Amino acid sequence: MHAWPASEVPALPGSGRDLRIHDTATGGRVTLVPGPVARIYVCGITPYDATHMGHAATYNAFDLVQRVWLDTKRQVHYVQNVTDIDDPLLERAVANGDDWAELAERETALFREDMTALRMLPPRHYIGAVESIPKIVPLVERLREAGAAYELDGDIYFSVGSDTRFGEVSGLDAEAMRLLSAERGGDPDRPGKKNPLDPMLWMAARPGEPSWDGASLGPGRPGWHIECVAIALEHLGMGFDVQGGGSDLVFPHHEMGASHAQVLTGEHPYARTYVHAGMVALHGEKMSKSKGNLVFVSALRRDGVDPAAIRLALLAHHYRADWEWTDAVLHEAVERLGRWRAAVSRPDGPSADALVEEVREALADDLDSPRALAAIDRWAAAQAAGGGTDEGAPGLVSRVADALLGVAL
Ligand code: 5CA
Ligand code: ZN
Repeated sequence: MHAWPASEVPALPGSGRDLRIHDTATGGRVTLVPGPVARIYVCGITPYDATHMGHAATYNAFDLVQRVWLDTKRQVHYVQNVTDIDDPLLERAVANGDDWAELAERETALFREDMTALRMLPPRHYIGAVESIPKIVPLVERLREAGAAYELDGDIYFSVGSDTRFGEVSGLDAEAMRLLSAERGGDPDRPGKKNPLDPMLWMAARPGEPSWDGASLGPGRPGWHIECVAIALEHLGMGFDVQGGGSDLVFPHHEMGASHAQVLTGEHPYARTYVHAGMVALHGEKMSKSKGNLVFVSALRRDGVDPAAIRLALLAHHYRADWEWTDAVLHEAVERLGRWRAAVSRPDGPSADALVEEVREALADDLDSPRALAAIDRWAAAQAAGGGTDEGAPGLVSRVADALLGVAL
């Protein structure tokens, strides 16, 4: 699949700082020191509806991670998937009388437009589940040969008991895992499973549903977790720097992904850090396609909202916080954008040399974007108060906002 066009990232004077970030697996903060090529996998959308503010907030968090790395003069190798075949996509297609493949293609195209408008850096590899099937099948076969997978009425399950490290990503107990598994695509109550938590690797073809050649597995379609593992192992390999996604993916998705990969390769870790963004809510409930309480990026854009204001609305919240989307959040972002644009449109202003370091430090400190915004707010206020004759300052502030925050002034 093709990704979307990259917006240019201006270079800044001096050099950036290593990122100290909260790692779900250890429950603490780690200093990430990637090699010259930093490697990140971020779980992509299931394209049965448009990009909502929750998705955008999660992708914003991982865009910041990359901007911090680029500022340290590293290259970034970024991979993202598209879950273009899965139960919710098929269900929505049936409900709407739509063709599932057309629905997926249409929503993925809209997602690309939204990401471009928000100045999110594109992945180097943007890969669909369907196009990955030839990579997924051999992995499932290998797991079965290794005794880590078993068959149940034609479906193939992964045995969580085959991974001695199972549970290390989420740190949850069995009961909590069981509840989340039932909530998030698992089938803990299906009779005949070795462990209720065992996730499906390959689903045998169902009547009326699309299916693909699974070689020795028989015709069917891939499970969710093995999809991301196949794509990450193909394009990043083991031990990549960050596995990212929203906090709703901690369990089962990222736990199972780590287990699949660790059993497949005999190596540890799958990812060096597991980083999770908080959930965005609307009217007191997590924004979700299944509940339908959504604010779409594309709808705001159609209403004439500047994408830079949408981006500022996301940045005003710490990525790990759960927060609520309201009109006031957007209103405040629109006002801030106006103040910043007015401040950088003047021919000179207060020196911004210290500001570069303040924004760098805020982001290196577990992506503290609210603090980064506050630093630019202070510069804009000093500018409005008429202090300073540094001719390079307005341009430098524009470059900082663009390079580190993805905000075009
Ligand atoms: N295709 C899978 C991942 S492999 C999936 O979870 N798709 S999704 O469309 O449901 O979500 C895409 C990304 O947005 C995931 O990282 C998910 O954690 C995140 N996300 C979904 N809803 C929210 C929300 N309300 N707030 C923040 N992030 C969210
Ligand atoms: Zn995923």
